[in-house]
Amino acid sequence: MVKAVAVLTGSEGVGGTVFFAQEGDGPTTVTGSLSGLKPGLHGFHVHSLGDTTNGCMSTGPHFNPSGKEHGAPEDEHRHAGDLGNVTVGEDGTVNFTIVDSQIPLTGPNSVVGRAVVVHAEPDDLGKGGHELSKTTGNAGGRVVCGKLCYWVAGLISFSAESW
Ligand SMILES: [Cu+2]
Ligand SMILES: [Zn+2]
Repeated sequence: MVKAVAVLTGSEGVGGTVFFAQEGDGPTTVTGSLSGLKPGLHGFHVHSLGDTTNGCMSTGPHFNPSGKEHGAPEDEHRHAGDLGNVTVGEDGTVNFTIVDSQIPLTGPNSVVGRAVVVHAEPDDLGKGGHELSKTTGNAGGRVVCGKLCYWVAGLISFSAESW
């Protein structure tokens, strides 16, 4: 089992944590909790770069190792980083689980070291007819993001017990 975590930070109290886990060559399970967002759908992606020196703007475009157009998670033609939308409740929080086969945690197309990004608006999944639909899903600004890092879960419980 390979695990990774991204701690997402943004302005105005928006934040959250997203965990990734992959067993062997199987699909990757993404489990997240976010808060401080406006209710409704928000585009959710893996972007190419883990660089947050200029906030979420420096994380580059959607991770797209196969050179495809933007799409929905279930589409054959999509960016690897296209994970669709998360649905935020009236209280501004969301807890979600996504299982996806195009975001491995090892190998040449690993998403570790890249950025997890949540957008201000819904991702139209490439079908909105907007000039940005086929590149970004027209999902608006980048509200909150974090670099995905390898996570050794056992180390945390070990430290806690030692103290
Ligand atoms: Cu994005
Ligand atoms: Zn995309």
